[in-house]
Amino acid sequence: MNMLNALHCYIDGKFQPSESYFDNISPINGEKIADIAEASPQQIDSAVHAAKQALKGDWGQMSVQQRSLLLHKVADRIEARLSEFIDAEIADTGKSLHQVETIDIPRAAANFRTFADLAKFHTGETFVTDTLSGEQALNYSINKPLGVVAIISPWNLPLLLATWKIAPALACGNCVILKPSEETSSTAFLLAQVMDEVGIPNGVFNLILGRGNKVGDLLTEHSKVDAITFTGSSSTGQHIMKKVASGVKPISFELGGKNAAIVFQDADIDKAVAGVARSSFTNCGQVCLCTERVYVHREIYQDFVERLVKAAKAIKIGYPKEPKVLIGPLISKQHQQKVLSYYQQAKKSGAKVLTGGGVPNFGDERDNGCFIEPTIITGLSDQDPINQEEIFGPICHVAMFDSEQEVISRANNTIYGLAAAIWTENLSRAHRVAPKMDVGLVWVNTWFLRDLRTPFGGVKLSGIGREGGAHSMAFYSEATNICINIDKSEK
Ligand code: 6OD
Repeated sequence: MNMLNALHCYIDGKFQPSESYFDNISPINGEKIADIAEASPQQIDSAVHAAKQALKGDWGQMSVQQRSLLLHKVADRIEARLSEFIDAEIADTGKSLHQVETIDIPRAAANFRTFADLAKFHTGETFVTDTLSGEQALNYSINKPLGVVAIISPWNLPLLLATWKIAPALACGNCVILKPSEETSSTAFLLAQVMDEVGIPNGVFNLILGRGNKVGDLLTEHSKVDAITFTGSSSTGQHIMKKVASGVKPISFELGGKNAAIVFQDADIDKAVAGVARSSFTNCGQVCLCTERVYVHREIYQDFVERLVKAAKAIKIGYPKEPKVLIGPLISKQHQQKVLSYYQQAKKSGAKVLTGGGVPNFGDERDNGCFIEPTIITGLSDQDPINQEEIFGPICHVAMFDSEQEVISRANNTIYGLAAAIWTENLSRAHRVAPKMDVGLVWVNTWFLRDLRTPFGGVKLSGIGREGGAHSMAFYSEATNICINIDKSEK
């Protein structure tokens, strides 16, 4: 495996040493794998100033076509260095090769291509306005960049989610400062190399490394940062919102979820079992879209639960590159302890554990890692904290329901509103139920099927705004209206 031994900040087109570094720890065996820079307040300040300056330089003068061409080169270069990106993502997260090569890294390249292309079609609006005096005015809007965008990205889909923001921000002509999670800085570091290699002008892309709130606060509170985009927990979103309130900066947040899957009596049960197993356990349950609450109609409940347990037991956990391994460890010891404490709490509250509930025993170095068992439980009320709080691990609670109305109201009974998955072969039911879900994303007979042009985001504590396609382009642009009065007569 290719190791990146020391990860540095990338500021104004240069990799810079920092005064202090912290350890990058492997979630597979708890061993140190690299040193990661802790950006100083001066480094953060110089990144923001470099970005501000770059807006006035070549980048600010570039045509949309030229920017688009450069972003395509970024995508090409990610693909040219595919195996390095794969190894770096695996080293930081321990996730399976299967996932990294089918989801994480290809999506990063797709993000750049999609927004590079969309930028060419990102136009303003025009209106011809009839005035009271019988004259006319022509209104047209132009899209300007917001300026310097701070991007704070999470550890669960590190490169995928960072580039989901970097690509549209750059496509719209902004300069960016990326602050990846301290758990997963490696692919962000490789991306900085790629930006350098393809000739993204100095200061347009800056990478600030460091730990959580400390570095994040300095960045988001900086008076010269013009907008903030964040994916992560709802509590961090609330924290950032308070910090930036006085600056009244545009924010885009994709936050937590407590997503429901609803399996109706008319579902294709094989597909539903496979789908719910995937939505509950992909990435070891560490996707904001993952299902943690499953509602199954009484008529098929017993059969469905037995099959879901069988599917969960068949999931192979292990080393990322071992054949047939689907899931790896959780991201860190701290997160493992958090998820385990939910497992224990569930047992104390009287949950029946149908499978899992603990830590697998490998009898080797992996016992020092952050592995955990896929877990299925039943028997808790909808109000139990296990059914209300986001756990972000490979666990789902299965409950029984009797009617459509009942299950809609139970599924919606949460402070979150990100995603829902509905399993039914009845077309009318699908169309009747989907719009009634209080979420930003509904999947029917599938889960996490993505088209990057569609609106993506949540309601309630799950976020603010939408990303994807025209929605991202709108967020990263400042629409400016120009109104021209047209005199009626020739003077
Ligand atoms: O697929 C995407 O574009 C996306 N934003 C996924 C988010 C997953 C959150 O963990």
